[in-house]
Amino acid sequence: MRMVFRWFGEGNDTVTLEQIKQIPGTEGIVWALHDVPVGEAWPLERIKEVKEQADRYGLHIDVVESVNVHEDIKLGLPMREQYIENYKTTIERLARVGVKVICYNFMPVFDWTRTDLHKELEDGSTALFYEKAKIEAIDPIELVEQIARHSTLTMPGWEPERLAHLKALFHAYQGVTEEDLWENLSYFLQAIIPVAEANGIKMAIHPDDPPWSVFGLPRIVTNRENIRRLLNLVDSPYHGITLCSGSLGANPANHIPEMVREFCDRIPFAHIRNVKIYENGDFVETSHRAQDGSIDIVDVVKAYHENDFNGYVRPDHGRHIWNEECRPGYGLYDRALGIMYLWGIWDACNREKGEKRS
Ligand code: CS2
Ligand code: MN
Repeated sequence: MRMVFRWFGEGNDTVTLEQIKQIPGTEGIVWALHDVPVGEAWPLERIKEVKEQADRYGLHIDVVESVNVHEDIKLGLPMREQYIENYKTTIERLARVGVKVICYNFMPVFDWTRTDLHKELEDGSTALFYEKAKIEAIDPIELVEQIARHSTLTMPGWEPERLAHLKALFHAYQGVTEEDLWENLSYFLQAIIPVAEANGIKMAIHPDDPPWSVFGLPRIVTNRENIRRLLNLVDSPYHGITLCSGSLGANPANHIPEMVREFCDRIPFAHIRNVKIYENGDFVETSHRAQDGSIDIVDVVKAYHENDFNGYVRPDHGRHIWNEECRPGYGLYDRALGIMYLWGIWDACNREKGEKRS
């Protein structure tokens, strides 16, 4: 596995490239141009700038997360043609600096959804928390305001310019069914996968987080059956998934190691993290350690190892520990600990096989 680390960019992240470089076995950054409005083509000059910054530390920029998909594409509106063209342009420009994987998602309106970004755990650390009853009771607009009040940095997937139009967006999704979303995703994929293929870039869709409908909006990248259907939409190795153990794993019916075993050759990028699920449907993000959460991370890593996984991996989110001031879920310390746990399992698997590969 090839270890990478998400970095939000110069002046937009509390973690530095110098620090990332010092995490054992970490070879590259997972990045994006977070200030380019969704739907616009990314400027080549800005892309090159990130490449130069990473080069200085010997880190690569092979993985981009995310090139976000405009809502008009998800809704199947006429303007999608223009946004799809812009998306293709971004793919071509990213290929010019050697990008190999683009992670994206197809969740209507919201990306990940949580009710508390600083839930205190028993050991005094804090983490992202999802309280089912609260989501069912709260008005989504109120939730967005609450989240925005608690964050000084813009959060990926919660771009202010998009969320400002929240009411109109909700209105646009009235009557949009899961089948409509499937159709619009298929249309998008038919258009972009040939371009990705021609440019040597693997598209890797991120599952829905959490993997069920929130606020009455349709969600489709939620379970094994749907991922099968999704991969069958276009039969190409350039159409794959970002298998996120924490997102899919919030539903106990999703057996992550089995999913890894089934889909391994279509997973160019893996997100590995743990969550602890409660009986009432709430869940909280935990350390990576198998015993701390509901997902057997040891078995997840073993499943990748068994399949000679050579794709990119990142620790997804981390807790906030040791009083680190950081973006919710994206501190240095707990994610670095997560990396060491993943390497520990991986290296032990290697030893078992009598090998020393990385
Ligand atoms: C990520 C997602 O920070 C996170 O929760 O896992 O925002 C992810 O980057 C997007 O869904 C990918 O498009
Ligand atoms: Mn993820």
